[in-house]
Amino acid sequence: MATLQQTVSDIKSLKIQGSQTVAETALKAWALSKDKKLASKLLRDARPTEPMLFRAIHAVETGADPLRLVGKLRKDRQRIAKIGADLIKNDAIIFTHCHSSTVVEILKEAKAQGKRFEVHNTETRPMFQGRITATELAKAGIKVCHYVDSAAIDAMKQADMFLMGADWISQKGVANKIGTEMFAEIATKYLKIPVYCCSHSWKFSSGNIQIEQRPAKEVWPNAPKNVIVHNPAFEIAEAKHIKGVISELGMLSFDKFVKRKW
Ligand code: RUB
Repeated sequence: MATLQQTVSDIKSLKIQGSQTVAETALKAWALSKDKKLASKLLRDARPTEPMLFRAIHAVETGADPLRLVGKLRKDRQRIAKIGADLIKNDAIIFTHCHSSTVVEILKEAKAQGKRFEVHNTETRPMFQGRITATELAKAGIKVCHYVDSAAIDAMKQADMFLMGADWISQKGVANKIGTEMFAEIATKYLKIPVYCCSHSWKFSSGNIQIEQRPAKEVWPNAPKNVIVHNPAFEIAEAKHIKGVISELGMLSFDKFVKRKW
């Protein structure tokens, strides 16, 4: 298992990415570390806009066994995969953006159940996490068509649904990879296709969602002087765009999901 320093650095650089994988890897690093207080702080600070990471750290600080917790989170993800796979019909086209391990598990489960479908996905500039999705799906034998981000409308035109991941769910909506809000709006307003948020419930955190701003050099390493590069990692898909939240708690309307007793 990686050291604490290595894990923190890999989370910051996005070598380890995706909310659930960040939380699971942090738990493993926490398990190995001697100074638990320091480990908690460094891991929280590695990606401070991830409620699932915060909940995982809080759970082990208050007595949960880190490795058993990793096992539980994985089981929960398998449950989410089964619930999500039920929504996928034969011959469907599914649109997704970025790389969500939860969405990928759903698609792999649908494939394992023998369903025929294809996936359209976007490359996700500037860090190209869409390539991870495309690679994993292709390896699982799922037909995948890959598009540049600005071809998203093309990618969505024939799609039957948009499956999105989540980093932070609050009453206002769902923060996920930059581009998600635009695609969710196009999906619901113009193409009339449903958008489902696929997420462990631990990504819920009430209050103001913080949006991570990442280094400009990820977008343009040697940008000319006086060019100001903005690089927000996430944006908020408004609640009104989300037909349902698929979590280990089942498939719930957004309203029901956020209004449950947390
Ligand atoms: C990843 C991303 C994913 C969510 C959910 O962004 O936006 O959709 O984190 O992932 P980044 P998962 O690459 O910046 O971490 O379903 O695996 O928790």
